[in-house]
Amino acid sequence: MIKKISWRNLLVLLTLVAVLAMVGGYLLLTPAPINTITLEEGYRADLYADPALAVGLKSRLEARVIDGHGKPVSGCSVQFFQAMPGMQMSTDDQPLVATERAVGRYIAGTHEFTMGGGWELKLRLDCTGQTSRQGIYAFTLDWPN
Ligand SMILES: [Cu+2]
Repeated sequence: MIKKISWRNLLVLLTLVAVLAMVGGYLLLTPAPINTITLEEGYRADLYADPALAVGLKSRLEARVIDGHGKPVSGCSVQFFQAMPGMQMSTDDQPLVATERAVGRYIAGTHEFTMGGGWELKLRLDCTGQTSRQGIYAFTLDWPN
């Protein structure tokens, strides 16, 4: 009887340790969104970047798109357009086409951010049979020291 209880306790303890390790790992590996883009009809896209957007770098973007009920939006196409307002940049006409890697999570690589100053990442969401939805994330990058 005593042996049986201790085995169960051990199992409970091991399970607890495993769950805590998974939760801890998940929290550590999940960065905060850099912004939330609002789209038409209550749609929203939380935007993540890795590494952080900076002059001289390319980043990996992830948009986590949800509808007005908070439900992930799957099976659509997402493109980003990277530009500097008021400037002609060589990459203006090269959209960043995202791939849906998990439900409602769309990933694309940026072009290099070649200058300090004001930039925009426009997100365009196209779902079959619906009009396009768009939102813009505007931000400023500092020249490196
Ligand atoms: Cu420029």
